[in-house]
Amino acid sequence: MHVVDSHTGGMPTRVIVSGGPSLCEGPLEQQAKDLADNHKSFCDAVLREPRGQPGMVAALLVNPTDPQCTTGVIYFDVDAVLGMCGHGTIGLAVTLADMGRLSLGVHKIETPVGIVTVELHDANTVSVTNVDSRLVKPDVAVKLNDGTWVTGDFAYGGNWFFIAPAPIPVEATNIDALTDLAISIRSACHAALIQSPEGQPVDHVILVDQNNHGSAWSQNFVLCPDNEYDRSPCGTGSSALIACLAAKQEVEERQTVTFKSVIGSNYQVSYQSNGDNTIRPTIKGQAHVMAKSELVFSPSDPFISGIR
Ligand code: PYC
Repeated sequence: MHVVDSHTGGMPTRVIVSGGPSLCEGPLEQQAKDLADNHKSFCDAVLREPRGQPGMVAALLVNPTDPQCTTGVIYFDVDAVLGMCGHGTIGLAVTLADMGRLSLGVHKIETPVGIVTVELHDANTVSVTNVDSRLVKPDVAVKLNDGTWVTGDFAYGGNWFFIAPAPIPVEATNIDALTDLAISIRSACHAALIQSPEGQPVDHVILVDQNNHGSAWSQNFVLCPDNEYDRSPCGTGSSALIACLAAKQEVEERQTVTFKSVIGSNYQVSYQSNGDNTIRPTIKGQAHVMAKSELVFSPSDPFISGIR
């Protein structure tokens, strides 16, 4: 299996160039379900140690169903198949450019939740115009196991987010405490059945810190489904957050704001209104290719499916 690894603001993406499973025919949403339901050991083998690394998201290239798209892609982390992945899309564009498969300019990419547009500005810099994003429900209060209450917004940006103010500074020294808090918030959301009209539960949690971040709007901690924190500012999370800020009229259409990740990498984020309760966000960030490898899966390897 041939893979190309990149990182987007520190967050790794592994593009599977060849050797992935063949999925069912049909829309990417169905192919993503097939991957989640029937190919768990493949996902584990690619992302778990020793071949993978904590936090890594994989991008499985598939044929697009829409001929206007350069490629189709299904993203997954070690715990879930994702609807969309912003840092992964920036990493994918830079990887395809590195392989000579994507030129500078604008291209469409098909994901299970819709078509996104990428603009490759140079070898490392990409803008992603994401799927329509929205504030689903503001000011939702959930009770944590320790009896305390947290109030936040339930929002969509290609994945499903609960977004709350951070009670402690979002900085690298607090990653363990922020992770524990975000996991307990997500459990409380699940217990309270916070979900989309179609029954999608909260899969990511964002803790927003607006104190002392210079010209950045905020520094945000993002918990992913695999309980890892996003090293990047999270593309789908930034989309969900700017949808909330747009709905509350805190950020104007076409205004650019900077969101910083917990490790200090940043995205420039803006939006266009759709004239209804949704917006179309654009996220600009940078990725760098870091490895081009052939993964070997020997039948005698006791850790062929990774370390559980
Ligand atoms: O950038 O959208 C994102 C993302 C989702 C999970 C990890 N990164």
